[in-house]
Amino acid sequence: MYRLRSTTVLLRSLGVLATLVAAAPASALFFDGFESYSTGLAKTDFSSVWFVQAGGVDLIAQGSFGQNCAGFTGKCIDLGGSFGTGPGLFESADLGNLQAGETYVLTFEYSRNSNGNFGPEDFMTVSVGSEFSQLVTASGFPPYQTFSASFTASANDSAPTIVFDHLASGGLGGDAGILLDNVSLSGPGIIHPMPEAPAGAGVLGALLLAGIVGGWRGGRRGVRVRSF
Ligand SMILES: [Ca+2]
Repeated sequence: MYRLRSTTVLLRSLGVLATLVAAAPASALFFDGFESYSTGLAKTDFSSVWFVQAGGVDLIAQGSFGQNCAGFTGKCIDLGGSFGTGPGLFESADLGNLQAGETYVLTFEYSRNSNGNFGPEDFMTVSVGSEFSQLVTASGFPPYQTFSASFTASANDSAPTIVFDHLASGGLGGDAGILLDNVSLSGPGIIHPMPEAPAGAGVLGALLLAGIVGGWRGGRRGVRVRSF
């Protein structure tokens, strides 16, 4: 009898978990808070998850150079350039696939390096593959703001990347600009294991992530295996 009750409780628990998973919002396909990399100026090694395609970027720690990262902790990116490199063109690795007709959500947190002083504003464009592009302006020296935009893929994009293209400020450029942290792309499907588990994802997120990584490693679910 005890075993039967235990089995019943287990099945009910699994049923609740299945309901939670079914009701979960679109899962995070990609998340990076830049915590896994070592800090550095004019940094180029991001473990093949990100690539500096032009100019330079810095990976700084909370408090260094008098700057803050999101949540006043950890590490973050200064996209504005480094020691005369010019502003950075910062591109993720190939995320795998965007599916036509599906909706995706891009979020990130951004602020502005107060050591810049090259103009009242800094600008960058952010894009996801050929399906999304938007100009982002950071004025003054605000605390971190959250950027969030959704888009519906109009066509399959088999090799999308996330690109942050920092524009020269005030026509001068510089070595300090928009600060970037906690980049996330959410949507349906499974694309690639993430550099980091999303902050605050909790147990459900961990289970989803375990499923994602397990599926990727095993080549199940028809996911293409890509190497960063
Ligand atoms: Ca961070």
